[in-house]
Formats: sequence, structure tokens, C-alpha cells
Amino acid sequence: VEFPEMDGSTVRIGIIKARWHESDIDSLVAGVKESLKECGVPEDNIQLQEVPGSFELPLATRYLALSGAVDAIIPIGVLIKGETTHYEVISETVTSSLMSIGMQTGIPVIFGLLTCLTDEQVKARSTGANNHGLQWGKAAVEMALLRQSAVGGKKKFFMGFRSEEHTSE
Ligand code: RBF
Repeated sequence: VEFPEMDGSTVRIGIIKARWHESDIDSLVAGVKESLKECGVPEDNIQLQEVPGSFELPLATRYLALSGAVDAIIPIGVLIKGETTHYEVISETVTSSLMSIGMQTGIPVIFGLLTCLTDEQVKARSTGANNHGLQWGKAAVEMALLRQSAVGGKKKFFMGFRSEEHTSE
């Protein structure tokens, strides 16, 4: 997916990573950081926290969203189908919880969950030019800027439906 040129110098990003499949997660986090840097997000505006596993991502994301400390959140987890039903049981519920936190709080939540059948699939999506972290960072900046234009700064509640002169300060 293509992203426009973006100025992320005013954007604050929260990254929450799960500790399962650590080396893959670290590679995804590195991809995110690289793309945030490319968009000009200052390092001081990026905070990184961690949780035990993907199941814990939604609650931590909700805490961070409610804190008001960030403009977008990238929860990062890797779920690999294994010998138990864990993957089937939590993939959809974690996904729908993350979506719902974005909807409830108005803080953009990026879908940073890799749901894979094999280790090879994980590697293909977390390394090199196809490192999905590269897209997640840009998606976070784009959504944070969209939020700023919708509800942030002086243009409170400006959704683009009215001209700027009629927008309440
Ligand atoms: N967490 C992950 O982030 N990725 C996994 O692939 C993963 N696999 C798990 C498999 C089993 C059988 C169990 C019990 C847990 C797994 N977890 C995984 C951890 C889970 O998301 C959560 O952190 C723990 O269950 C504690 O609530």
C-alpha cells in the first residue's frame, strides 16, 4: 500500500509489544521505528511498552488510549497456529477488541497483529522490504494526522463537512 508524504513532527505514538516470538516482534518494532523516523516523528514522541502475550494487548491499548498521552497506538503481536486451539480462540477476539478500543476512545489503533500458520509466514511478513512494521508506522502517522484534522488543535470537531470559517475554535 502507498502512503503520502507526511509530516509527523507533532505526532505522539505508543507502541505496545507482546513478548511471545520475541525476535519477530523486535524486527516488527524496528520496522515501525524506521517508518516513524522517515515521517519525522521525534524519538521523544514515541513510547514503547510491553505485555506478556497478544491476549493482553487490548487492555494495555485501552489504558494507553485513555491516558491521552498518545495520538495513535500500534499494538504488536505475533500469533502462530500451533498444537493447541489458542490461535483460533484468540485471533478474532483480540482483533475485534482492538478495533473496538479505537472506536470507543477515538484514538486510532493500528492492527499490528500477525496471524500466521507457520514460522516462514511470520519471517516473510516481519523482515526486509515486506516488514509489516514499515506500514504500521505510516498508518499510525496517517491516522494520527487524520484525527488531528477531525478533532484536534484549534479546529475542534472539524470533520471537513463545514468550511473552516464556520468551525468553532
Ligand atoms: N501469545 C502470543 O502473543 N502469541 C502466541 O503465539 C501465543 N501462543 C500461546 C499458546 C498457548 C497454548 C497459550 C496458553 C498462550 C499463548 N500466548 C501467545 C500467550 C497469550 O496470548 C497470553 O499472554 C497468556 O495466555 C496469558 O494470558
